[in-house]
Amino acid sequence: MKAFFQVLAALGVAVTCFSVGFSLQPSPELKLNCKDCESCESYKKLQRELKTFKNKNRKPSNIAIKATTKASTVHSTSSQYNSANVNDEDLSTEWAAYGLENQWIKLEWNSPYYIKSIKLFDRINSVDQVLKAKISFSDGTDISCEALPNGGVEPNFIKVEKESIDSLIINLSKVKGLNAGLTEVEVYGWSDDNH
Ligand SMILES: [Ca+2]
Repeated sequence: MKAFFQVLAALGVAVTCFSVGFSLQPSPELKLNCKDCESCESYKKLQRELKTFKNKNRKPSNIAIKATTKASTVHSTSSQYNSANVNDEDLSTEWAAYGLENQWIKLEWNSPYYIKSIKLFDRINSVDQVLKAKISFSDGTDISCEALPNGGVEPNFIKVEKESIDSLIINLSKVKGLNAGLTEVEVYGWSDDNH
């Protein structure tokens, strides 16, 4: 049965759930045609399977560029080091904090996203370096990552599978130097429409 619905989804054919069975409609949308559907376990399972199948075939893009940013501190009042530099797709601009451990930067979106991976680039100089960081997601979970390659040329790549995320906070829990920060944050995923 699972394979059958996967084939239907691949063909862009919608499945409509009736209390007495299933029928097909020439629409890419999944539609509810009976008032019992929302509490029907079979239908919920079908929705989950369709979503999993669609997610397997989606190509993630850098959604960090759609986020607004906020930082705990900034190295100076000039825009040279402000938080917006971490998602401008420019490896020559950077956020630098003012202080030691536990400075943080937050990325926030207007709508939820499915997240597959994150890349963190250290600051450009070799004096300041992030030695350990913790990423906290809006669903209450978090993940730790080890030292970023010094100098910001290569990123630390973090693989995740997170649904319905509308913000994340990167806390620099262990650093070297007085003004650690990040050159760039790349977050790969897609809009999580729950279909
Ligand atoms: Ca940048």
